[in-house]
Amino acid sequence: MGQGVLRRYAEYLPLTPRTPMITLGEGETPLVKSRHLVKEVGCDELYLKLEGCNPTGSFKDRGMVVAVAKALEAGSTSIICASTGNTSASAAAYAAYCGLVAIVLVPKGEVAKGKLAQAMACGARVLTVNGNFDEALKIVRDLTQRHPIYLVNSVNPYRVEGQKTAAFEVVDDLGDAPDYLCIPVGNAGNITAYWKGFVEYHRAGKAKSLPRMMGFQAAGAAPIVLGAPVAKPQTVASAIRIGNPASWEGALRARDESTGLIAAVSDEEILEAYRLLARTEGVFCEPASAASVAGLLKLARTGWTFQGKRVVCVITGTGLKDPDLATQQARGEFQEVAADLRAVEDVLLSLNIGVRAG
Ligand code: AN7
Repeated sequence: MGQGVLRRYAEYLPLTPRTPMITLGEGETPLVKSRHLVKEVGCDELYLKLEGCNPTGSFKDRGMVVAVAKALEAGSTSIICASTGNTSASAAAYAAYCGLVAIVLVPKGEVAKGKLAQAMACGARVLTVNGNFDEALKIVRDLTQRHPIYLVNSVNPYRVEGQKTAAFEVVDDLGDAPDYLCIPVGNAGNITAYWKGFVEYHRAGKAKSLPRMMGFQAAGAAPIVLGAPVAKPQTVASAIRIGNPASWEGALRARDESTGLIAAVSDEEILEAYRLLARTEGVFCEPASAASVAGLLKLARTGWTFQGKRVVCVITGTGLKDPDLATQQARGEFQEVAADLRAVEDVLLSLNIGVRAG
């Protein structure tokens, strides 16, 4: 049984004796060794940190468990967030588990189906806002100034505290920090959290080195790369369709202190990585998650050398979140067949897998 993020990393978290040690089994996610993409990148070892294996299917659960525990500790009875989908799914689940009311604001028509389904199933009050994520976040920030509703977006520092535990796990698994950590960047809470985690573990003597932080934004939603907010962010990766990241400063600090970079990847590059991950590694993730691998591949193809290096890509969410995109990307790759042995044999004949005409 997983002990959960609060128990496992208690000594690194801002807990008190009154913090309830809740868990839905978040954390302890697999670090899977790449067998194919590693060759394409030309590095020594490539690992995929499968954050889609968290209870609600994304990394958000690490931070949410800490934020919700602190909400309970403070005596709050309701929590609220703006979200491109995963934060709302996570908030809804932990609220249900803890008997809290969850209110989630999501940009209308821009959230992947699986995420909306999760939030509704867990009983959240789902408000679809006629605007984008940045506008929704502004509203909930203002709201929580005026009303006793607990804010669980990553501007809440407890979210970042919880999310930093993913960096601890990477070091615990590898015995040290990797040379490079590749990660998608949306609101920039996660890159901020990973860097905090690596730095704290390094200070505690748990890691000998620090990684270079390589953040990737979608080209149509790349305010940090451009150096200015994007009013109408656009990308197929709806999770990172964010034009004015709340943790902008944290992302710059992670980039600069680690001598890393934050770069943009196109939707085509994201979708290529999305398909490659599924077809060559068996890792079915959501498009935003593929941005980390898309960025790494892009660097490798444009002259960066990763020879002798150990690289980790954070795969932030599961592909089941966005079934529409998955089926659209795989168009034509199933075929109907009669419920008949010969009919199936006929189909297999054409596949060149050793089935012969009888
Ligand atoms: C799968 O759920 O912002 O840079 O509201 O769902 O920490 O924002 C989601 C972000 C990457 C970007 N991958 O992380 C939300 C939300 C996935 C995500 C990100 C998100 P941040």
